[in-house]
Amino acid sequence: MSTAGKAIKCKAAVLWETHKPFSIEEIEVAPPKAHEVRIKMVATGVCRSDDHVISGNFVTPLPAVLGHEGAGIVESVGEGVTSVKPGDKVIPLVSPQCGKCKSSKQPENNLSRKNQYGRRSGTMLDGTTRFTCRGKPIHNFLGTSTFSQYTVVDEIAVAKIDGAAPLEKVCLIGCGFSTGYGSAVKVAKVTPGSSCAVFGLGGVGLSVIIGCKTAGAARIIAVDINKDKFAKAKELGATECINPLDYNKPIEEVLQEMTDGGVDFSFEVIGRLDTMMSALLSCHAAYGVSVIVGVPPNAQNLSVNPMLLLLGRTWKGAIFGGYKSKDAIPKLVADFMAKKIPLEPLITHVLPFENINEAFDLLHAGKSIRTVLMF
Ligand code: CND
Ligand code: ZN
Repeated sequence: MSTAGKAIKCKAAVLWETHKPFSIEEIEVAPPKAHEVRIKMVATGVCRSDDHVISGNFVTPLPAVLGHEGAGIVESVGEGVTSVKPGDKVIPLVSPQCGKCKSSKQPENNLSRKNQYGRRSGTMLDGTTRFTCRGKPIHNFLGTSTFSQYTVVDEIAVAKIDGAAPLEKVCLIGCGFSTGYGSAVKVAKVTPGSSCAVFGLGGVGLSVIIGCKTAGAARIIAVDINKDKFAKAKELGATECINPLDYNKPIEEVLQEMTDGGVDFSFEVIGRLDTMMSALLSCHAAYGVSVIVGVPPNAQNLSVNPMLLLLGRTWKGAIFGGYKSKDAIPKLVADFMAKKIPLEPLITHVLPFENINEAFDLLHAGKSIRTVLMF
């Protein structure tokens, strides 16, 4: 029996408040309105940005259904939807591509005016939510909310992908892989023969390493306080691995000494102010490029001596690897299908969706790279 046009009752992981585990609840998912798409989720990765909400570092309205790195199959579409149809395999877009606003039209920019990073309304574009639980409206998260058996997204926040793609793997293209890889090849534009330093070896940082290697970097220095991450970093292209805890001087000094004044490209892929500063200082004062990928703690600032930039350094950042999502995701999936990019090494655990709290325990313990939850 078709579910189109009807509310669907299903399971979702609801975060009622910060610093608490998820609660698996029965929720009601309303049908998609005009220009919206309802998706049956098949798989979702767990990213540190979801955890930043739990810890209060990333503020978004609660209660909410989190999750932003998923893949699924279109169940039904609202009026006027033309880019996807029921049965299509899709990836929800954490950074939507409206194609109409000033920044969407700018060729090098990927941040649509309709993005959720600035607004953080926790709603669909029309200001309402499609989730209800125990009679209460539940917010969505970054326009995606993949920690639910069914979700509803705006049409500008979904991309159709190859019908043969394995959703339990390509879900990583929904955030972690693309964010890291794009930060290297598209945002920093790493050059052949260059030197790179990557701070933080989670799923996103390791994807930066894959990007640096693809771009032909000669030295890729991986930095992490968890040495258990080093073997995988080397497998994916790191040429050296260093642990700041092994030195009695700042890690930026170590990197400057290792590279005769600093690396060409550095990446902060942790989400801490001190490591953002270390990454900046570890790139060359005259021509280094440092990219902020990690999401900084809410409402905290860095104080910076402008001399650090006056000599020629570039400091930049980007959401979702700078990619225009609706255009880029089908191509990245095609690259995965053509075996041009690896995703399997990033997936260390696969769990049933109901075990979501275990996936976050593994992340906190530094034991997982990516856990994929299966519905
Ligand atoms: P994950 O937590 O898996 O990895 C972070 C790594 O940093 C771990 O290996 C830690 O051991 C390491 N680490 C922690 N503290 C330090 C330290 N002081 N010095 C060195 N290493 C340290 O995180 P992830 O890979 O899922 O995400 C990384 C960041 O990227 C995080 O802040 C997340 O919110 C952000 C992000 C950004 C975007 C974007 O669009 N820009 C998208 N998704 C995630
Ligand atoms: Zn993410």
